[in-house]
Amino acid sequence: MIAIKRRAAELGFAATGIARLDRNPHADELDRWLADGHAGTMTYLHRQAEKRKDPRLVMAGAKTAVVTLTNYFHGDRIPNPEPRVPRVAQYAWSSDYHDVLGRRLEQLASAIREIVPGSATRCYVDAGPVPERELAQLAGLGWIGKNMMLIHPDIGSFTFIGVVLTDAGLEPDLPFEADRCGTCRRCLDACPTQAFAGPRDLDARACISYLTIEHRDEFTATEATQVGDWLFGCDVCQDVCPWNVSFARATLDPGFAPRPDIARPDVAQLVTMNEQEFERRYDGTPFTRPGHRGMRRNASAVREP
Ligand code: B12
Ligand code: SF4
Ligand code: SF4
Repeated sequence: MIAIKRRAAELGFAATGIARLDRNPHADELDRWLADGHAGTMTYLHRQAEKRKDPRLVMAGAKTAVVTLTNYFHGDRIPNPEPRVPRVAQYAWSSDYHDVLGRRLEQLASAIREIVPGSATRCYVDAGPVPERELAQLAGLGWIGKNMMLIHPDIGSFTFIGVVLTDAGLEPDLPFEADRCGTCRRCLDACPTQAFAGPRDLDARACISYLTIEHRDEFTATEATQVGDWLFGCDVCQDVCPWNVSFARATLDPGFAPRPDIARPDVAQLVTMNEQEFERRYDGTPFTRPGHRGMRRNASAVREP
C-alpha cells in the first residue's frame, strides 16, 4: 500500500493511514454523548448515529478506509493580539476546505482504483456520516486527546481529516494505541466557556465553535457573552495543547493560503452588510455555513459584548 501513500504525499496530504472497517469500538461513547444532549441542535448527528457506529453501513461492500491528514496551521497562535479584536478560527482562514480537499481526495480515489482494478471508492471530508477521528486513530495517525481532537505526534491537531472508503481489502496499519495526554489537562482548564463535561466529553451547546457556526437561533444574553472575541469558531483548546506548541508548523500549501478578508474581516461591515453583498463576498468560504444571518448575529455579539 506504499503506492497509495506515495500518491497521497504527492497530492499534499501530510500523513496517510489505512484502517479496516469494523463496528466502531467507541459506539457506546457516541450513544452516551447523544443521550446527554451534548449534540445540541445538531440533529443530523442523531440521524447518522447507526452509520457512525458501524461505518461499513456508509457504503455497500466497504472494507477499508484510507485516512488522510492535511495541515492547516498558519503559524499565528494569537492572530489578533489586541484586545477585543474579533478572531476567526484558523481552519477557516482560506477558501472552503471541503472543495480543496474534495478534489484532492477524488484524485487519491482514482489512484486507488488504478492500483486495485475493479474497486469502488467514495470520498468524505467533514460532511458525511463517517466517524473521522475514530478512523484516523484506527489508521495509526494519532490519538484522540482530552479535547477530542485527533493529535498526530509529529504534526499536532491543526489538521483536516479526509477519508476515502473503498471495497478494496487493503492491508491496514496498526491503530495508534498510546494516549499521550498523560496527566495534562490544559485544554479542559483553558476552555473559555468550560464546555468540557470531562475528558473527551464536549458539551457542544456551550462550545463557541458550535454557537458561532452550527447554532441557528439568535443568541441569548449568556451565549452572546460566551462567544467573547470569537467571530467564527474557536482555537483555544488547540492553542494551549503542548503537542501543538511544540510541533505545529505553518503550512505553505497554496490551497490553504490565508485570505485577509476571512482571517480578519471588517466586523462593522458584517453587521450592516445586506444578503446580496454577503453572498458576493463570501461565496465559497466557510462563512456560508452560518450564512448572512448567522454571521451578522456573531458580528453583533462580538461588537457589543
Ligand atoms: C459535529 C462536529 C463538531 C461539533 C461537535 C464537536 C465534537 N467534539 O464532537 C462542533 C461544532 C462543536 C465542532 C467543533 C470543532 N470541530 Co468539528 N466536527 C464535527 C463532525 C461533523 C462530527 C463529530 C462527531 O461525530 N462528534 C460526536 C463525538 C461524540 O464523536 P467523535 O468526535 O468522533 O468522538 C469519538 C471519539 O472521541 C471516541 N472516543 C471516546 N472516548 C475515546 C477514547 C479513546 C481511547 C479513543 C481512541 C476514542 C474515544 O468516541 C467518540 C464517538 O465515536 C466532524 C466530522 C466527522 N464527520 O466526523 C468534525 C471534526 C471533528 N471537526 C473538526 C474541527 C477542525 C473542529 C474545530 C477545531 C473547528 C474550530 N476551530 O472551531 C472545533 C473543535 C472543537 C472540539 N474540541 O472538538 C475536524 C477535527 C480534525 C482533528 N484533527 O481532530 C473534523 C474531523 C472535521 C474534519 N474532517 O476535519 N465540530
Ligand atoms: S473550541 Fe473553544 S469553546 Fe469549544 S471546547 Fe474548545 S476551547 Fe472550548
Ligand atoms: S492540552 Fe493536554 S490534555 Fe489537552 S489534548 Fe493536549 S495534551 Fe491532551
